[in-house]
Amino acid sequence: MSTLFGDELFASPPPALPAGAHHVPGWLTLEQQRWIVERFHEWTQGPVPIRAAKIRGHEMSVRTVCLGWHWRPYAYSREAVDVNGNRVLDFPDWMVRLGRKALVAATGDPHAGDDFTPDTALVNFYDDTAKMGMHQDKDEESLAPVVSLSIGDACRFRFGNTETRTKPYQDIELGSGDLFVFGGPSRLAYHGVTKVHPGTAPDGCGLETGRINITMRVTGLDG
Ligand SMILES: O=C(O)CCC(=O)C(=O)O
Repeated sequence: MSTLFGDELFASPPPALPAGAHHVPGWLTLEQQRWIVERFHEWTQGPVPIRAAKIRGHEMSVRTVCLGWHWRPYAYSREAVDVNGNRVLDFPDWMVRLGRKALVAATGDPHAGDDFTPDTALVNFYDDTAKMGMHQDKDEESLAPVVSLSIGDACRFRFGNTETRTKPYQDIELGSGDLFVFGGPSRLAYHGVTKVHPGTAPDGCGLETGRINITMRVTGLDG
């Protein structure tokens, strides 16, 4: 009896995510992950090198390189005025297509990606100890969904509510290849990364150590 009906059969399912939030584990294949990691190494070479943004004078533990628009706290510009003044790389067409497919996969709605044209991506690199505090993505003028892709070491991703940095929130393990989308009523939910799990990157994902996270967004800006 105890082996036939192991305790795992009675484990409670994870709580549902708030409306507008979706998690698709293992959405990217290992081959796709490796290809994106190769692009990541190209992006970090410039014209704007990867860097730790400063928030109120303190460097973030996460390092970021941007595509399309350069993000600095709390503004977007085409030139990386807080780094070297160079214009950031164009937003790649393949990533627009990937973002649209991601919305379809996350929502199950075949038209979910029809009007989605992301024009910026924040590409974050986390080493073993990097974290990201609870924050809202609200420097964009558009409320189009945020599409997030993870590669490499797994992490504990905290996804909360739109009112406060504190509870209620859920801790979700984001693994290599996972897709996470937050839009609609969850678009301005506070979220952050409280821990990276070193040594959990799967063989073949292209990263030996650390974690890459890409968030595609629509800035709603012109120019
Ligand atoms: O690394 C993650 O999964 C989240 C990244 C994030 O919150 C951000 O770039 O604003």
